[in-house]
Amino acid sequence: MELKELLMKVVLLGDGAVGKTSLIARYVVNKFDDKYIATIGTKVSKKDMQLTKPNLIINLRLMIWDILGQKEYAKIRSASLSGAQGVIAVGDLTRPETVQAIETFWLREVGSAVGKVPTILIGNKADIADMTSMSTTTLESMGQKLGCPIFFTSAKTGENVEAAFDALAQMLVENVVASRMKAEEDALQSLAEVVDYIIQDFCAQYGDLEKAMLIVQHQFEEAEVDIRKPNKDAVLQALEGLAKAEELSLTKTVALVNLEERQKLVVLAKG
Ligand code: G3D
Ligand code: MG
Repeated sequence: MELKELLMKVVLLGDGAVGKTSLIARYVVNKFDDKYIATIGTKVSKKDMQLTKPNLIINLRLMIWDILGQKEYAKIRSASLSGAQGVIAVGDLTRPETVQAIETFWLREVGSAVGKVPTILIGNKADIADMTSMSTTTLESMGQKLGCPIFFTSAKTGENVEAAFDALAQMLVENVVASRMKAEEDALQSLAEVVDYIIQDFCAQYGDLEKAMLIVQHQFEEAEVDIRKPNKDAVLQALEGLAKAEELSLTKTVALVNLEERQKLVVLAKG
């Protein structure tokens, strides 16, 4: 298991009064303040979460940026957008024009400021909206067209708020997991390098270098491994022989653990 600490910047965007600040308040402290004071400037909230992936635990700290919704404040906004790794674009389902603005205004601004980053679309105020209205279908087709997940939320009741933020967090982490897998792939060694490592490792664990080398030589001959041009099947067979020797010199368990690790290296080796 590997542990990874991640800090990621997420920005909420959308027209004024669509509910950005209320959504953050709901997600971060899980309460809705009806007497919320209008946002003046940029506020950053943080939310910690833990995500588990195969062989990987990720401690993720989201830095959630709440930006002024007034379209006039373009300079403050582009400064706040810089470095954003994820975007939540919000529209108010009771005001169709604010849903439209997600595509025609907000995501364009994101595109020119930070390029393509993981993005989700939110239709907020589901508690008072007519869910059969134009706004919902507009958002649905926008999501399909742009390839972004959509959520209908209510900052007032809390409906779907956590699901929306969590979905974005998963998207952010997927990028990290993908690049980690790529790094692992790049680290793959050629079969000759793997054989070199295994011989070295066997000798080190065996203790007596001279004797260890004799065993290696014997097992490699038995399995007909050509050291200059090894092939995987022959090497895998030689590993069985090395494991038998280790069962005697070390313990059965250690021999088995070594065998499995070496088999994996050989199977994964390039060439
Ligand atoms: P903004 O940050 O996008 O500008 P706010 O929006 O979070 O300040 O919310 C604007 C108004 O909408 C606020 O009302 C807030 O209470 C209300 N609101 C936000 N989300 C919801 C929701 O999901 N359902 C309902 N019914 N109202 C919501 P006031 O009256 O305080 O200005
Ligand atoms: Mg606000």
